[in-house]
Amino acid sequence: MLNQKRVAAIHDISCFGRCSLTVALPIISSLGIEVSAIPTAVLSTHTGGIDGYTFRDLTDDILPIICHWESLKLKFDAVYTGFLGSFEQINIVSKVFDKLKTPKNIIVVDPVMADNGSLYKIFPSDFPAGMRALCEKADVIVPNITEAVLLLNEPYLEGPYTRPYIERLLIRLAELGPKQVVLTGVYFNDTQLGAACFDSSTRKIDYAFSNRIKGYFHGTGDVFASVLVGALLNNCELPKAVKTAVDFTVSSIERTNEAGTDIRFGVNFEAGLPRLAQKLGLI
Ligand code: PXL
Repeated sequence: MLNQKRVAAIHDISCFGRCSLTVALPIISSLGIEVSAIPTAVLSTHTGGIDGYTFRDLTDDILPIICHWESLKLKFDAVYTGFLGSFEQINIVSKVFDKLKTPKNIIVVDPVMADNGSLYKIFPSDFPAGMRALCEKADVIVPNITEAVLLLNEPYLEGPYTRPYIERLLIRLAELGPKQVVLTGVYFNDTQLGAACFDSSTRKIDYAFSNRIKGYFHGTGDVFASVLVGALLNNCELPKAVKTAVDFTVSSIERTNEAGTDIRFGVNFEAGLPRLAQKLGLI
C-alpha cells in the first residue's frame, strides 16, 4: 500500500445522535484514511430537535492541540470542518487553516448553520458572515441551498429550482474563493433530489440525483460531506465523489426510513460502509 492519507477532522462530538465526529470518523476511516480528530465541544446530543443537551466548550483546547501537532511535524492531506459553535471558534479554526495548509492539501468546509430557509436557532444573525470568511479560505465547500444564500447574502427561495439559478449560485460561491463547490438539496422537480458541483479549474458543472424521500433526516449533511472527503482523498474526480456521496446518503436514509427510527437519532449509515469501500475499489 502507498502512503496512507491523513485528515484532520475539526467538529464537535455529539455523544448521541449520529452527526459530526461520530459520522466523520467511521466513514472516512472505512475508506482507508487516517482521521485525526479535534473535538470542538462535547454535547450529550446534537441540538436539532432535542432539548436539555449538555454542552462543554473545548475552544481553548484547539490551538494547544495544533501546537503540539506542529511540534510533531504532522502533515495532513485534508482539513475538514463542519459544525462550529461560535465566532471565536470560527476565528480559531481560521488560524488552524493557516497553520495546516500546504500547497498540496485541501481544506474542506461544510458551513453547517442552516436548513429549510432558516439559520439554526442557536446561531446569531451575523454568524453567516463568519462562515463566509472561513469559506473564503477553503478549497472545497459543501453548503446546502439555505447556507449558500446566507453565504451570498441573498434571499432564500423555495424550490423546485431552475438550472440557471443553481448554476449562478455555484459560480457566485466559487467567486468567494473555493476551487470546488458542492451544493446539496438541489431539485428541479418533486421526484428527484441531489447535489450540484462546480470545479472552477475546468468550469464544469455536474449534477447527481436520486429518488426523493419525503421528510427530514438528521445528520445527513455530515454523512454526505464525510463520504465526499473520503472519496476525494481516494483520488475520485469531483462528479464521481458527489455521485458516491448522494447514493450513500440516500441508501442510509432509505434504511432508516424502513426501520422507522426516530429521525433525530441520525441515519443508519453503518450498514452501508462495506459496500461503499467496495464501490470505491478499496476492497
Ligand atoms: O449535523 C450538524 C450538527 C453537528 N453538531 C451539532 C449539531 C448539528 C446540527 O444541528 O447540532 C451539535
